[in-house]
Amino acid sequence: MSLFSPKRKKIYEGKAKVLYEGPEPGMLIQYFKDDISIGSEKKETVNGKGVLNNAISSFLMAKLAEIGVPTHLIKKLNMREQLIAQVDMIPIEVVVRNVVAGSLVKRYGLEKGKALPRAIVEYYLKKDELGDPMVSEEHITAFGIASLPELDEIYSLSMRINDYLSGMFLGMGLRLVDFKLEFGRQFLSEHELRIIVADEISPDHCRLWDVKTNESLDMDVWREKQGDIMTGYRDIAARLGVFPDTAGGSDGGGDILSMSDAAERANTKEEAKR
Ligand code: AIR
Ligand code: ASP
Repeated sequence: MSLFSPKRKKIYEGKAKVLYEGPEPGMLIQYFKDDISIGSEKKETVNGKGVLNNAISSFLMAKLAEIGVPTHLIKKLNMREQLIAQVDMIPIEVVVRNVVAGSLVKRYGLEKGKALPRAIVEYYLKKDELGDPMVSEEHITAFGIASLPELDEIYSLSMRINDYLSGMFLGMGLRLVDFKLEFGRQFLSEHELRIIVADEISPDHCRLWDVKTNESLDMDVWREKQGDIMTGYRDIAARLGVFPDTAGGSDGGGDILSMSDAAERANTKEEAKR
């Protein structure tokens, strides 16, 4: 099957992304939508968000690969799509926290903005209808969601990712307050598998604050109705140096971001030829 078949098969549609059949077995195409939501409620469309998340997530995953953290990213194909490795997703959301915010404030009454004495790793079951309940290692292993060795690997990868990304963002004047990761099992052969980072690492799933002003540049801007979410996302992309075409603009990249699917597919075709 051609990568660009207009009738390529949709494998899965999530809230913010769509997965299509890839050009070869073991590969998928991950498409970033503009949809934004909290759990299963408050759904909106933010023009151009998917383009920025694709750029940011591709960049961050490529950086992780450089330090030896395996991810599902094979390559960024175009504005909204990545070629990724197909994995068996582990239905757990892994949250790493460095600073008190969000549900840590709500659940434990802690003061927002306080740096934690050590990073905390939490696990949540991916089940929207139950509001993604928090689970312990014991739940995860007893329910047969992942084995203890797999959880150990997930924990150590999460800590490494946190150390690396925290340092990288700090160098750009951003504080990585917390973030969410998802992992999958990649089969290397019939009997050999490894745990790799999947899904996306983007401001939809991170809290990033400006070091000097403590201003949020992430999805909280939308969650808390603080203003235009794209301003922060563009700022993050600009600091990472991944999206110069729209980084300076105030119009969200206008025409590039509303590029039609057909044009995008043509674009993919061009890029793939190189
Ligand atoms: N997160 C968790 N589930 C979905 C998302 N996006 C991310 C949030 C935040 C971190 O996990 O974006 O960066 C912790 O979220 P909370 O709400 O538990 O404080
Ligand atoms: N990114 C997920 C999706 O595409 C949503 C989530 O992380 O909650 O459905």
